[in-house]
Amino acid sequence: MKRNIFITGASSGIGKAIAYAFGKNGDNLVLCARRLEKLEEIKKDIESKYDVKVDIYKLDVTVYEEVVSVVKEAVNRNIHIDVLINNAGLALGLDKFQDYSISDMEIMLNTNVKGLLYVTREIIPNMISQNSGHIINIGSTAGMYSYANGAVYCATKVAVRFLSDGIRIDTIDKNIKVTTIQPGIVETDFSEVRFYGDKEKAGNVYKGVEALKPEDIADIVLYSANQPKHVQISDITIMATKQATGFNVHRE
Ligand code: NDP
Ligand code: 8X3
Repeated sequence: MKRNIFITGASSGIGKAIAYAFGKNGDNLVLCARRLEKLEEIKKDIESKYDVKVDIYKLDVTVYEEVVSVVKEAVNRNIHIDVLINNAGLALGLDKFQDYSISDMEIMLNTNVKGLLYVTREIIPNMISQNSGHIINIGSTAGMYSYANGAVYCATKVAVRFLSDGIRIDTIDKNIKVTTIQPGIVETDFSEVRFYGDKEKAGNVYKGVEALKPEDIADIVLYSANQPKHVQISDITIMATKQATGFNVHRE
């Protein structure tokens, strides 16, 4: 039987690459993001390439009522979610804590932490009742090494790791796996979002260094999800070759 893979933030970057990797692997997909038009293109393309079913939902993970209604609809359509990939996330701004706007802080917390809580809390009862499931949370090296001007984003990614660890403990008597994937520098729209659409500033982040590609992360997520039933990968950290800690990148 084909697995059902539920991916948040599937309209771009790492989430989109994860969708293609699982589609190619023959899994059915439930893709969510706020930009439905992007998901429509991805659905069309994946279904034309691979023999899988792709369901798409417009979902803002920060709105609890939307999360409840999307999960309810998926469950009503008899979709048992085998793998949940909590990928939706963002950084806004790169500033000293004392100069940060409260609004940017709140959007990061609401998306990266509360969004992950809402989606997981709604999907996990189904996994518990079926006594099977895999939750894969996209953390970051930012959750291992704090860096200047990124205190709040880094804190949200520590929270991702600790939520994974806590949920793993609370579901220890079930056949439920919990994995944290912690990427380093990956070239996506992440920096453009962080710098409010400033392409030049965003481009500088990836100048002089060969960053990871979203597909590199997707391969590792798929690897984690394809382990035998008795094997649980708790966490994997992936950096670019010319990267040491989170913001310690060697540029030529
Ligand atoms: P992108 O900006 O390319 O993708 C972010 C995705 O998150 C988009 O699909 C976006 O969809 C979605 N998203 C953002 N806010 C919301 C929301 N409120 N509700 C639903 N979906 C939302 O960046 P990445 O692919 O790089 O980021 C994906 C994840 O990887 C994030 O959690 C990020 O923190 C993490 N990460 C990224 C790294 C990097 O260097 N790029 C390194 C380590 C971790 P839409 O706008 O359509 O809603
Ligand atoms: C995204 C990578 O190093 O910009 O999590 O924080 S970094």
